[in-house]
Amino acid sequence: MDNGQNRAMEGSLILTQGPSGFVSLVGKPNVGKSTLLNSILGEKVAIVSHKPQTTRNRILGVYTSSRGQIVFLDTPGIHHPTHKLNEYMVEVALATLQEVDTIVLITDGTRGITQEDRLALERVFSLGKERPVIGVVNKIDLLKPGEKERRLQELENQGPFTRVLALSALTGEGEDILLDTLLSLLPIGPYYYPPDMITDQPEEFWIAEIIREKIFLFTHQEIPYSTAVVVEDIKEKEEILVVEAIVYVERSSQKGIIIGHKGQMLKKIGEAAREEMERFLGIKVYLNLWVKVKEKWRKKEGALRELGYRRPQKRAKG
Ligand SMILES: Nc1nc2c(ncn2[C@@H]2O[C@H](COP(=O)(O)OP(=O)(O)OP(=O)(O)O)[C@@H](O)[C@H]2O)c(=O)[nH]1
Ligand SMILES: [Mg+2]
Repeated sequence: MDNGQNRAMEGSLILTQGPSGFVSLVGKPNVGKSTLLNSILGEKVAIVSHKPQTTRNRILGVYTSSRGQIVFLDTPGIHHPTHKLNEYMVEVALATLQEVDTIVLITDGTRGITQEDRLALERVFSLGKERPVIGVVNKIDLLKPGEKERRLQELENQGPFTRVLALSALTGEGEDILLDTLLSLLPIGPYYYPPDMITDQPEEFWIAEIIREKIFLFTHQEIPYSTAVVVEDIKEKEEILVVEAIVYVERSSQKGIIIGHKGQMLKKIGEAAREEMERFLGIKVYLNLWVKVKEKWRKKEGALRELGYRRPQKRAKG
């Protein structure tokens, strides 16, 4: 390695030091944290849905430009947990507050400050103390004239923010100001990741997440929340990616719903997931989906670990 010195690669000079550091994207569920990460990176690194509590893990996304490197940590929405899976999710989100250089606290501009926002704000200012906190009013594309200013003022009144700003993660409006602000706050130092790296997620995890996203899209009530997806095997055979994945539910009645009448629901989920994988991976995909019951897995520590929900490690920085 180059100890953070500039290095020449394929004839062009690529900076490997400058403003660089870790930034956590936090807030209550459904405010647009994952949408914002994807929009900044120009890649779908995190799944997104119109339902709350979509993200369950810490998702790392690396933004590198000629001006610096920002390592974003997308997190599950902060909420009052009702069982072990939710406890795990909140723990993951809160752990990032003590690992990062700067915190971005996101709110939904169409809603105003709610009880759950207050919970997130309280945690951010107590656990993340001494770190700069940027407050974001998201979804400004949906706001009426004048509403943006009101929401910004309302957010600013909630705590000692370094700065508050408004943006739309859907249209990208205002994101450049967030990036400029973050780059101005981050310390100067060597980059943590190679400039061409976007995420550290293994392919199996990303594929399982895409399947879970389609379950969030097509199923209702408790079904998406009772579901976990594990990719068991990926093989490339004659330019086709063959994926074997298991959809876990908590009860046999849920298995029937996920499979649907004559298998229609599972087919719909599988087709949508496969099409997206093919588009992103640029290879033909054969997706084999199985549904299994793991009784009350959301309430059992051992089952959570088996399904890949492992307690956060102490430090994000390597
Ligand atoms: N109109 C509009 N919709 C947005 C914007 N940002 C996010 N959304 C929508 O808000 C919903 C939630 O987005 P996510 O990115 O999944 O939100 P999240 O904060 O990651 O949610 P959790 O993972 O559940 O905590 C989705 O339907 C997005 O399309 C925005 O700027 N404008
Ligand atoms: Mg999310």
